[in-house]
Amino acid sequence: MFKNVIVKKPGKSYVNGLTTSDLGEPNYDKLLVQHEAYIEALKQCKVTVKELPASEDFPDSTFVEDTAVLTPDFAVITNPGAPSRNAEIQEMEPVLKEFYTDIRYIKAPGTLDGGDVLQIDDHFYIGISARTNETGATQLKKILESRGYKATIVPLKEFFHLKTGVAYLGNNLIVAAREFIDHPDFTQYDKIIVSDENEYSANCIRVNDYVIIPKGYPETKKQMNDREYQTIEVEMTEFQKHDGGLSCLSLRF
Ligand code: CIR
Repeated sequence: MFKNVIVKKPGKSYVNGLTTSDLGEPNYDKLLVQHEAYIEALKQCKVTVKELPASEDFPDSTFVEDTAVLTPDFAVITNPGAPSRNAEIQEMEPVLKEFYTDIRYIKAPGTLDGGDVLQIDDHFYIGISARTNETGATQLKKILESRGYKATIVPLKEFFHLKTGVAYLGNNLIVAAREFIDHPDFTQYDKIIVSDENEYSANCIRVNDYVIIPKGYPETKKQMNDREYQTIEVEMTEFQKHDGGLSCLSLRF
């Protein structure tokens, strides 16, 4: 069960953030409406939502997930791999200190984005990507193993972040797209397989009694509902334009 969630309002500078997509320029008003709806969806999942104010200095800082990896008893502050995003951790550190006394750090030359870290029960999967390097992944693995968790490092082939293509819904069930469908590290899990056209919906989040999924993916929703998961759909178009998925917008713990 998650009790708390941290989110950060997108600033006007969001439109100047990083992107590899060709989906066009985000509409700021629509972005704010979508962010509000995301917060409402979280509240429906019965978590307490801490809403941080926008930070114009960091256009991508609404994607708070990349700044930390959280467990019930300790937090790890990451060292985000994109230079324009790295100092976002300085704004997140005092917030995490309100919740945690035990805080560890990923240190240079290690880099790590929280979007590359997926927790499946007591096992963490850590992607190596354009943002997370082997040194950062190994640092996190050691921290987690020293606290009794298992950790596996997964070099990515196609996806931007690990969680862009795989999510965990509980009960040994993962949602997998593309390179994760037949990936040797995930053979032990049951799978909802997402087709290439629907790959954006592989990034979804189970929060207590619900799975929050992006709107517009009825096949993925049906597969979840058929397995008796209750879903909440939220519009994500303006975040998708800047490579952001549902998980990126929150830290859940
Ligand atoms: C970036 O390039 O860093 C942002 N525009 C998107 C970050 C998405 N975060 C995530 O997948 N965890």
